[in-house]
Amino acid sequence: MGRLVVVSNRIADPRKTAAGGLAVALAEVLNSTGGLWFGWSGKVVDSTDADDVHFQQAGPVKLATVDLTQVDHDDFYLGYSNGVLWPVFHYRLDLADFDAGYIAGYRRVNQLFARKLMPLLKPDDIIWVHDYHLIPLAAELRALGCEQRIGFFLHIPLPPPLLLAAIPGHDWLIRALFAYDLLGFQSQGDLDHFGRYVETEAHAQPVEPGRWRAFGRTVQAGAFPIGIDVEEFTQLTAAPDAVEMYERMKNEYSRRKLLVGVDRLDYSKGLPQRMRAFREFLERNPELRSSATLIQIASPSREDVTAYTDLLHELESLCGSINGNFGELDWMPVRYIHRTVARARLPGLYRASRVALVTPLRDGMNLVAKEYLTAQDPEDPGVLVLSRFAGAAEQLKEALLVNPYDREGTAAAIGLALQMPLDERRSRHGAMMKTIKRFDVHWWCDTYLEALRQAQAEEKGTSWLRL
Ligand code: ADQ
Repeated sequence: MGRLVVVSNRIADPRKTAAGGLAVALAEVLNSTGGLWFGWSGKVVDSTDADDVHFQQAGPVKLATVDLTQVDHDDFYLGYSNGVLWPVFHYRLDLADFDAGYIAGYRRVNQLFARKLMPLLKPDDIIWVHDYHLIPLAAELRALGCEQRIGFFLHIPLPPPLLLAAIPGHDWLIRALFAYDLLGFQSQGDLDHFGRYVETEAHAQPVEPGRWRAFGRTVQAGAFPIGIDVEEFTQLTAAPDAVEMYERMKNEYSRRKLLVGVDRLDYSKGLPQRMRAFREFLERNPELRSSATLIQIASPSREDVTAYTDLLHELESLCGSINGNFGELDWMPVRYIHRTVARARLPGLYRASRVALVTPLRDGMNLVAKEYLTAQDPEDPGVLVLSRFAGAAEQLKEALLVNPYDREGTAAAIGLALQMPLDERRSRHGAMMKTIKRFDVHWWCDTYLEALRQAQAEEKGTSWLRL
């Protein structure tokens, strides 16, 4: 097998526990091939210093990073990736800022990545590019003569064709996807959107299921729902940090059932809607009021984007008013914590919570749902309330599925979850754990890479490119 080269906007040192399941899983494959992981260093520097590639050895894995200049960071990262693609791909046209300058910066950084990566490549490398920051990377690499096999995985949702078509330059963006040999999406729904887009907007010909021809190229695409490292997370649950967290929470809340939400503070996660649904639940169930506490962890994220500061204020004021209206001297209904919880402690918090509220308005997958279930005691498991608009809902059908826009419906599901009898909790949990174990992160990695290796070789040359 050729060497694996992973490219993503941010990279993680896979030897550190904070890195998370995805980094650990990628590292495992990278380790076995002596692979290379290439991405942005996270540093913004003066333009004169921005040209170097920094190397670091993490066991058998080589990490290579480049810095970005302030203007590249603003246009590529804040402007186009997180100001255009993130909102539109999460169905939020209203939040997209289509400033024309951003797309040039997006292309410039993708060209920089291609230019810096190209000399590091070996002829039989297999290249796996991750996420919306790097859609045109394969096309830029091909323009420099790269003929290696290149795959792409989109971690976030792909919206329906008419939403995609609202992006100025959407045709350029989707055309760039045809430079890959394999496209991976999180769900069947996303894959359907891709098929419909390319057939209606790009007049692509379906060659066979999951294969389309357009712009003189054929591309293969499939749904590869990402999973977690179940074994690693189970070990983390039994380790001292998580056990200590579990015991502390159990003692502190011995008279109450806990509900938990763990998210990045992002408008796609539906946090204000979740708070309003919880308030509705408290209003409608006075008898259950002081028996339930919601702990909401919202880790800081992209705070230099305006939509995020607005969200921060909205959430703070909602939590304040719920506590003001319903709190008692010895009970606050919501504990809102605007901080990241150490990964090693998270399983303890999950296990101590009777209910998890995972109610994004849109989410590519949502790994918190899978982590929460994995951390449960199978003999006395908690209940997952899951948005039907998370990619995870295609797999976790035994969750209490809700429409997060429906406040009353979500409030009713919270009530059901808190009162669900043990045998029903067990059977739902058991069924979902079967799926989570079968489609874990190793399955995801192996299945994707096997499909990339099998993807039919494409015609050489770049005459079709015209990006
Ligand atoms: P994210 O939007 O970051 O990821 P998610 O899958 O929920 O969303 O979480 C990723 C990881 O971050 C999980 O391991 C989780 O435990 C951790 N995490 C989230 N909030 C945290 C907090 N407050 N404190 C500590 N840890 C926290 C994107 C897509 C998702 C997709 C993933 C992976 O948006 O839809 O599931 O990539 O493909």
